[in-house]
Amino acid sequence: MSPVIKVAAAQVGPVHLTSTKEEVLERLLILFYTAVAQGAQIVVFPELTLTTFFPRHMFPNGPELDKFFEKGDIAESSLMKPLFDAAAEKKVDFYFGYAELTSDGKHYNSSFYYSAALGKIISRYRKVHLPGTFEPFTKPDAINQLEKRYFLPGDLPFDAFRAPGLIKGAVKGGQSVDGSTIGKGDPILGQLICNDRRWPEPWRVYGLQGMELMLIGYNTTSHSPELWGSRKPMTLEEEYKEVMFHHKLVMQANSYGNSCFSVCAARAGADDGKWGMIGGSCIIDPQGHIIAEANTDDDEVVVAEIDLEDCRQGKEKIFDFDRHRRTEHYGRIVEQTGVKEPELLP
Ligand code: CDT
Repeated sequence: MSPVIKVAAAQVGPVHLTSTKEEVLERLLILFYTAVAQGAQIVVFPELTLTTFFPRHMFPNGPELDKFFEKGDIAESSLMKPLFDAAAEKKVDFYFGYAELTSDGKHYNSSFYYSAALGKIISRYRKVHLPGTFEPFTKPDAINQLEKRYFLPGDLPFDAFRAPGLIKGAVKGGQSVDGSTIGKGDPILGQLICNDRRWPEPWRVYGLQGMELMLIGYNTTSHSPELWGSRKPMTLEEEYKEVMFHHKLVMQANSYGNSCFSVCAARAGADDGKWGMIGGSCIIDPQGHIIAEANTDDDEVVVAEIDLEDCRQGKEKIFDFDRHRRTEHYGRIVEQTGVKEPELLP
């Protein structure tokens, strides 16, 4: 068995307030078929793939806001049918981020993983870490990120899952094998959405399930002093570089610390010609190296072949959790949310 698979990030460039979901879907199909032509077996699409990044705008609750959401089960969506059909026909899996409005009226920033081998969605996720504010900033030209207003925090666990049909000869449950089955089964995947990637906790929860490949979609604004914090004055170009630096830093560090590959796909570029968002879609290996990355802030496919055997080095040596973790010292991670500093000195 050779656990080698080809993965792709389908970066999506500007999507405007006036763009229709049908127009976006046509672009997604082009990206999908481009990835397929390069042999991709998994295609990762961005966060909130179908629309402009609407949380930067203030909308009243109701139809004006809900038009950005997919209502009910996205597996039944007529809009999405061409993409599900393409995936089924080409036998290619995909990760997809979208705004979810449940049939009982709850709003989430969600993603799913579609398995072509099983012909259905096999894993669903709802973004846990919602950045930004509930109320818009009072400064008129501030750039908002109203995710706390528009979405509930995700209520689904960080459950890793195995995706079938990607690796020939993967060991199945109940099959008798000589020695350990670790690293010999179908690939173990995890999914996160955008801001989640900056927090080591979800990566580690997935890492503790042996996750070998993390999939992430994102929309990351390159200019928002109110949200990123007051820093030394920077040009727009310097800000872009800094935001890109932190994006790659967390992707590389968390892939290394959990000995996994990761694929992340951006909604990039200037929506409506003015709201800049970074590109930087990339594929990272378990030693933290970027092995493929986007060169533009536009529609672009990034592809790489990955050998999941490369996860074994970290998982069995420096990050062998079983031998080296010291959970007796990690209590604060789950017992405490905010910072509690030591008492002041007398
Ligand atoms: N979409 C999303 O989560 N974006 C955030 C921006 C943080 S606030 C500027 C991110 O972490 O990339």
